[in-house]
Amino acid sequence: MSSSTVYQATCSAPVNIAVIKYWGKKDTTLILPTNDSLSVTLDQDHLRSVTTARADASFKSGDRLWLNGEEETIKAEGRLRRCIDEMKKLRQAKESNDSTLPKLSEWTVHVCSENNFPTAAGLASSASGFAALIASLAALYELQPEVSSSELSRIARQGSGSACRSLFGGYVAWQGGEDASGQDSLAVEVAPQSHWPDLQALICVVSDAKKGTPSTAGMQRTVATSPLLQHRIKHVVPERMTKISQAIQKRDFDTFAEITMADSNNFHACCLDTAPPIFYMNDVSRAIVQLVEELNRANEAEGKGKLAAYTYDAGPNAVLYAPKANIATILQTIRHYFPNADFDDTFDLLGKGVNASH
Ligand code: 2P0
Repeated sequence: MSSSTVYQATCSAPVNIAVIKYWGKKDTTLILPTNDSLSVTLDQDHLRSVTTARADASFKSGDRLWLNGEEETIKAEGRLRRCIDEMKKLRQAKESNDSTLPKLSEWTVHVCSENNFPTAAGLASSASGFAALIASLAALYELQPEVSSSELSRIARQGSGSACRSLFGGYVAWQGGEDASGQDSLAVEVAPQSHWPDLQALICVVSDAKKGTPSTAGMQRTVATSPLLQHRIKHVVPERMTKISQAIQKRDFDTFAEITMADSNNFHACCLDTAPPIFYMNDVSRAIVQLVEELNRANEAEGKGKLAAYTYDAGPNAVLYAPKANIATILQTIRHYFPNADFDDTFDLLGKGVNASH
């Protein structure tokens, strides 16, 4: 905070990669998912959004937002508008309890957000972006600790579903909820990063081209046309949520890997079951699947358990999870079979989720 008429806060938020995938909404305005999901939060040194929110009594022209240096329109009924309004409502409630507070809820806010990775790289920039927006407004309006991170996740969810999971570090579940108003649709911590620091993530950037079918449109086409998605929602995800949470608690990599890979494959099968079908993985993505499956088979034949788990989001890039000791072997093998592949370094998983110390 600087002078008496300018208030400013900066926060960063991480990317998360789901191991149980969110795909489908039962309410497209409130962003209520058709199933629960669970993710692992990545290290902010490599992938993060950094956002500064500034309230200034002299700002006159209405709330404004810049993303990577370009101004975005805040549409009247849009997601950005809803998120900013919800945060202002929380500030207003705080002000109504304490008349000495400046009425920041009535001031115009300017927001400036940047990613430290290419937005087009298909690496879940909307998740870290909306999480950083909510975190910076929460810091600007001094909402915490009275307002919990789960309560903030309920608002981040209305910006982009997967963003609710980026308010936490480590292992995070998005509980879809039953309530039609979305009150119980929020993220909770399953375990902090410190619980299982031996697990690492490796991202293989197969292509940094923008994806063909945006997630928001793609998932509703799946909801409207895929019988397999209905099976997934009712009979596949609930049991997997329980089992993978237990595997995380027990640091059981074999079970974690088995469920992660099965869920990625089930999600992409639902995409293929959509009319017309959606293809996110390409030939290189599939070759990496075969390579990891073969490495796991060979390792298991020696009685050593699985080497790695693969998972793919709405794009061709592979995210591999593995115990630290296996990373060198994985990198070496991938480099051998994909000598021209452009992939990033290894990532330690994140400890704290949102970070306000910039
Ligand atoms: C996930 N994905 O759980 C899944 C797996 C992609 C595949 O969340 O419409 O950008 O903004 O709520 O969060 C991508 O969807 O969609 C996504 P909206 P979002 O991470």
